[in-house]
Amino acid sequence: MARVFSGIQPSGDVHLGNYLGAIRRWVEEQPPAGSEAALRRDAIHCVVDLHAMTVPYVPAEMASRTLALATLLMAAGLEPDRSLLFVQSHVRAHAELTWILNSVATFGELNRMTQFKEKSGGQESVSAGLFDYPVLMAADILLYDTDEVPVGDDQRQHIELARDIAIRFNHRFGKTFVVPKGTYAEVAARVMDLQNPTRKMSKSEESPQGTILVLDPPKLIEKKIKSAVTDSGTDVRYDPAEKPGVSNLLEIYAATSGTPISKAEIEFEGAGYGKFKQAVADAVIECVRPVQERYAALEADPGEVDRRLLRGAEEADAKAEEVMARATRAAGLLPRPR
Ligand code: ATP
Ligand code: LTN
Repeated sequence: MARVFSGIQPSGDVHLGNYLGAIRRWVEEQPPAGSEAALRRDAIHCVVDLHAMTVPYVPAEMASRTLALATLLMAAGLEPDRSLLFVQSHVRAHAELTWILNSVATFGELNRMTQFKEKSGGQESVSAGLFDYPVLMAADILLYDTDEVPVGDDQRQHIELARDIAIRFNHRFGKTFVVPKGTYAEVAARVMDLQNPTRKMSKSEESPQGTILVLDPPKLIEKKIKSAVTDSGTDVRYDPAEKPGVSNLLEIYAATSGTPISKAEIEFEGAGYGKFKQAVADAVIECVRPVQERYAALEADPGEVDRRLLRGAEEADAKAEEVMARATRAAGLLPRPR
């Protein structure tokens, strides 16, 4: 099996885009318990709190958000004997390798990142960390000899950059890093905002009505889907350019019900938007129900999450130290005398 690594920011509440585009795939792709791959810890998942610091945030909320996100990932089905789960800031090597890679990444390539342009646009003060965000992400990935990075479509450019950095480092200093590749969902790789279906559903944009949270109560999910923006027509047809709202709901329906989009179009032919939206709401509610139930159980036993994160940090630390030693040696730094 390929070594898989992925990360998610504790920057807000987990929404349906995060779940369908990323988390659910992480869960599905875990190796079976007891297998060689599981023992090697070939599935690694990280709550990337250092990334979440690159934009303004409330310090008093960071720790609880981090813990809540780890709890949600466990509730979604990342199991202790099948994957490694840890918090980025618990493993020092992430920040250290970032510094080394900062001398390999160029200003020009970071300046071309569209996420930086989007997140920095219109801000009064933009942190250097936000600019450097993709290098920290490259460090996350390269520290674990990662082969594959399952992410949503919005991360393509960052993954390409991580590849370029690995290739350049290897070329300049000798073979050190595995060159990773991104893997993307087939449906729902980019879930759009329900109120503004030309913009991706996002944790940090203020759009409560347009964002379905995985932990939203069923009634609220139903309400949000029923008030989703569609168009003045009546046909349920997949056409992202002409009908972005309906197409987004079709993607969500397909991903949560398991019905292919083409079949769904037939299923809802002549049904009208009201009936269609009800079916989408029902499918979403069923899809998140088990996660909500397990979340409630884990919340009642925070010790379990703590133990998992402690073990995760120790295991990740050991792996990262090996790669770090390789990287500092290759880059020519003096090894610390022992
Ligand atoms: P932010 O809005 O703060 O940038 P985010 O909602 O994009 O946050 P991240 O923590 O950056 O969430 O991403 C976690 C994972 O979810 C990533 O793999 C990302 O590609 C994926 N993802 C995020 N938004 C969507 C979306 N709308 N559709 C599909 N996948 C998504
Ligand atoms: N930038 C990513 C989150 C992230 C990540 C990673 C994803 C940080 N480090 C390493 C995969 C691998 C995002 O999803 N917005």
